[in-house]
Amino acid sequence: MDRHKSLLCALRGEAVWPPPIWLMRQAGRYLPEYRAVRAQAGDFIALCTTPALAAEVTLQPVRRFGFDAAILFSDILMLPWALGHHVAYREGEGPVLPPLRDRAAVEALDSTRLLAAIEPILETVRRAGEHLGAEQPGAALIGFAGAPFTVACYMVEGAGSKDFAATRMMAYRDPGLFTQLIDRLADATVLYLEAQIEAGAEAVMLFDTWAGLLSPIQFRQYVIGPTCTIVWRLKQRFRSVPVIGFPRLAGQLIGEYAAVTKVDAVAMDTAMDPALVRAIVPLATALQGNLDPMALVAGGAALTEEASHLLGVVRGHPFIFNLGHGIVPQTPPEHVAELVRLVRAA
Ligand code: 1CP
Repeated sequence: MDRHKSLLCALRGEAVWPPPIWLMRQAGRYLPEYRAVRAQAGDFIALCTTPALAAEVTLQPVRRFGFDAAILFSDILMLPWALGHHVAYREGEGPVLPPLRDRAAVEALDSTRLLAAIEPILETVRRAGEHLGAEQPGAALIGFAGAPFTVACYMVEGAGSKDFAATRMMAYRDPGLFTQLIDRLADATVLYLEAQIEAGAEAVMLFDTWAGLLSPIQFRQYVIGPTCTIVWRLKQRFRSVPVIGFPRLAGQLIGEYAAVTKVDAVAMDTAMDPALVRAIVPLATALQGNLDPMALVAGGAALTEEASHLLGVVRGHPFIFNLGHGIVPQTPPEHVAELVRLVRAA
């Protein structure tokens, strides 16, 4: 099934060569065609909830660069938004939410409205899937969600942060409340990802951007625990749909994360040594990553050297070429085209 989609083959454990490539945040402000649609949509939530526009920006980078995957254009905070928690995106500031600090706020999260609220996002998945099938039949469609801990970070803090101190304090001072929040988010994430798969997502990714802020004890509790629940429940219904986990800055705990959660692939952050990760994750776990997004901005010899080194280290292992974190807005699109050429010539 889907033998012609190299991303799905790699996720099922095949050492496809040259490896499939896509980039985290591949739709975004570095692309002039994205900026044009973004201006047309007005605010960011309007863009995420207008299927014609969201499907269009999902496809733009695949059309321009011939990537092996498209990722649903949405945001990790559309889940709390769909649960009735207020979310706004301010220009240049990122997301702003009312800080969630008590039991009443956790209990107010309303999963009965989830499916109705995410309907425009599911329609985006359907449309993007149809267009991909017609225009780019070798590219797979990836659905995604934020992992519960990372989503909780933004909800408790009320905005982005370098250290998410209020969130981590809540986890220590009121573990009962924090666990209740994580459990609710994990339940909602299962419903959200199941609906994306039913709408046509062929693989799903869990973004745990802030996982590396936690102590090992809390990493097991709030990252590995809920990820296990989500993967297990998804596999009960969709045994063959692969799950990619991104426990950013997890360090050596990425081995335990991969073994215990049974994700099909781990996405490595920029600091990880793929040779080491290869040795500490189960043999069948595919690797994804992890070119430094700054090497892509730099281009030239630096880009060639970093990309070639990475390709040399992962050869022979199931691998998906990607960045170690999202592409940054100052990235020249020509450097992305050059990277795709380098990878395809590997
Ligand atoms: O002005 C704009 O156009 C908004 C910028 C933007 C974009 C393009 C935001 C706000 N979200 C997105 C899209 C997005 N976010 C995708 C789309 C698919 C893709 O092309 O990859 C995805 C997968 C995300 C995921 C996301 N959002 C994460 C996890 C991955 C990561 O980069 O760490 C996180 C942490 C967010 C929160 C968020 N949303 C937006 C911003 C600016 C941020 C980061 C805020 C911060 O710095 O803490």
